[in-house]
Amino acid sequence: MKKFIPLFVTVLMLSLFVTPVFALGENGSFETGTDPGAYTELSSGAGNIDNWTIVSGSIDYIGTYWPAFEGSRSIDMSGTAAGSISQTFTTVIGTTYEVTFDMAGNPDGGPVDKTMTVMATGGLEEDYTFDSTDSTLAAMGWLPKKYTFTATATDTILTFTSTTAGSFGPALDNVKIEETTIPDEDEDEDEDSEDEIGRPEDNHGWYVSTAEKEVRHDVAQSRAGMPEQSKKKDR
Ligand SMILES: [Ca+2]
Repeated sequence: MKKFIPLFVTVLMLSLFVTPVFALGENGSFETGTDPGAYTELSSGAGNIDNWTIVSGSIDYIGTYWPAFEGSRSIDMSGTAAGSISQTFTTVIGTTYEVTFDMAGNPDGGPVDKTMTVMATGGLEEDYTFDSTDSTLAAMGWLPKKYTFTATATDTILTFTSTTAGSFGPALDNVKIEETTIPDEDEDEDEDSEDEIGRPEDNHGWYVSTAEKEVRHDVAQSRAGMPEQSKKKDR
């Protein structure tokens, strides 16, 4: 039986270091697209920014006008009026995704509080506010923000919408979309191998690949023949 112990230890370590995070979406930093120069105002339908659709109103595609949070380009979500942009990406129904982005505000004019909403297909619309009191063109004061949703479709549309009227809107950069959990296969009644190795009901998002499950299944069978002391851990 001794030869099974190193295998068990190895598999346990593998399980602990698997990361459940995958990057999704494209051009979240707005770095690729038609060079905006200092800035370019874009109206709905303009295809200047790769992978992004301008859904309504207008935005300013910012180049050298102010420092981006990441890279050299960002967005003023209000061009001459409140604008809206979206991107569609593939999702897994039932899986939870975390969207992170950095927000600031055009300091050239009011209102002081720059506001926008974020919404994903099937998710809740959430409001975001940036206080631009201390912002200048040289020091925008970008702040990290987060939006979470659980996918209800295989294609999800993520939409950022300015709710700031006028030409001085919320600034947006560095959008990242990451998968945070894997659907709980314990819900699949046809598959009960998880129960055999005693995986807890809530696995805290640890991702277990099919290949690993097979190994762990073998280990579970091996452990059935292990000394009493080793089996104790499963209870
Ligand atoms: Ca950028």
